[in-house]
Amino acid sequence: MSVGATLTKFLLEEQRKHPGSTGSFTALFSDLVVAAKIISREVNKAGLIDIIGAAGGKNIHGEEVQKLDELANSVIIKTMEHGGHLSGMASEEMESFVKIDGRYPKGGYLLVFDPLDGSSNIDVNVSIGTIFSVLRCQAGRELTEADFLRPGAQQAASGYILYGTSTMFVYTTGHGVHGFTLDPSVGEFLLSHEDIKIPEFGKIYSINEGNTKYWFPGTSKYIERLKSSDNDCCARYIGSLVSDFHRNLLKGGVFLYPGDKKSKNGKLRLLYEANPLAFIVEQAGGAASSGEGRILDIVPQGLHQKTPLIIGSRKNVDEAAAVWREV
Ligand code: AHM
Ligand code: MG
Repeated sequence: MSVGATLTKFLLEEQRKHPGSTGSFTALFSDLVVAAKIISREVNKAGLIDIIGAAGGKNIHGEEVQKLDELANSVIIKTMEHGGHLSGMASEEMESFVKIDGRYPKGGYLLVFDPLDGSSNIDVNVSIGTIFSVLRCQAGRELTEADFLRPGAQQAASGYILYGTSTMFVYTTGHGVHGFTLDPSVGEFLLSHEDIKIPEFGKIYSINEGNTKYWFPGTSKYIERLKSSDNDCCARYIGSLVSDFHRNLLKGGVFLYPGDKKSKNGKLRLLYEANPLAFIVEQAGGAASSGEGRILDIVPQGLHQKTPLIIGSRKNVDEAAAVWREV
């Protein structure tokens, strides 16, 4: 499809390729796009603290101001709950999952999301993002936590919205990865990156080197090896997973958040962060590993389970995982 097509048009074309499709999935995505536009607007206003008021305080109209991550969480829930496409949602911001209550019809999908990832960057005008994952479920049956605890390989779709120099919506439904850029003048996401492929190998590595003293020997050995190799590797770490991931997806490289002596499973969450991005990276020709195996094969034990993560270009990920195993 030609560059510049709207996300809605692109989704409809994709739907027509699957004749049995009910359109429910396309409608679910349309709701998600609305949530993305609202959050993008709010993120862009975040610098206007003096005018709109700081989180926890009141704005010039005397209204309570919500923290941006809580605001993003409620925007997604409110935008998605009434469409009739979902039976439930789970969010990094909430301890337990929510069921679609009796006011709205239930549907055959579950939405799992991190409403605003990169929380330490929210207040300092650095790119942040929303990450989402869509799972199928049996509509009409009582929803339990177990319905969410399925390996990432079973995701129906996943993606992220990056609030950067421009706002981008990147997703996969298992048929390649496509990226759309929000044109604020028309209020639409327009196709800008069709069928994204990550380079097989990249020079960029992204890891929080401030944690060096806590690393296990495998991580130290891998990073030392990178620095002393002839590849002229290049360190880039924003501290917002979506932003670091997106850059490496386009340019090639590897992002690592290892388990360490402080936290044996690292920091990142399997359901909200690792699985959705692992689905994207595999569809783009890359890889995602916990060091012990493929991220998408992990059977989750809990909604907020953490996992070590190596994600990016296939050759880089394979090498890092091999070094972790050697030590
Ligand atoms: P968050 O969900 O609280 O925002 O934490 C996740 C973020 C990721 O975006 C990022 O990759 C990571 O935390 C950075 O962590 P650190 O500051 O330990 O390097
Ligand atoms: Mg997060």
